[in-house]
Amino acid sequence: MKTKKLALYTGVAAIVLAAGATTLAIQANESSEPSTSLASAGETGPAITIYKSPSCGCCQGWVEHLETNGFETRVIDTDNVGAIKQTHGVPGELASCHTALIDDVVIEGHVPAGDILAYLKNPRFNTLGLSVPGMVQGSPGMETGRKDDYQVIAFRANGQQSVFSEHKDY
Ligand SMILES: [Cu+2]
Repeated sequence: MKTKKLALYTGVAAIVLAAGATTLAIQANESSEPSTSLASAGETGPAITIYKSPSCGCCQGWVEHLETNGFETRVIDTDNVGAIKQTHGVPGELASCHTALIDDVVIEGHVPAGDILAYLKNPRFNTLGLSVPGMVQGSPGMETGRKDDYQVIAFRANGQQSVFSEHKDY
């Protein structure tokens, strides 16, 4: 009986200590982190590797969009983005300028950070990745002043495609 009670007290003490540590960590974060997007919540976004042509300006614009949203970006300049698309199963009709990887999830083209985060929270079985085919004016990194409607397409290894999200009147 006595040892049981002691164990209980120890457990409670540990929880109180842990709670105290968490509070301290949050306070430390608040004072040192800049208050931008995900960073203010003390979260780090996903690490993403982007393959792009060295001369692609809109690709760079998209990279900056991801960074603004807390993603940890690694850019690899290549003159053969086509080979990367082929290796990772991007269907020809879904191709865009850059191709990116988050672990083995493929992100093709100007997919908004919010869609990527939503997908990563709830990945779909057998899905290779997401694409915004072509170069849609108004999509992240393609801020030209015009805002065309577009869809984010989820594609699977077996060739199936489905609409993941739609962006209209944004
Ligand atoms: Cu582009």
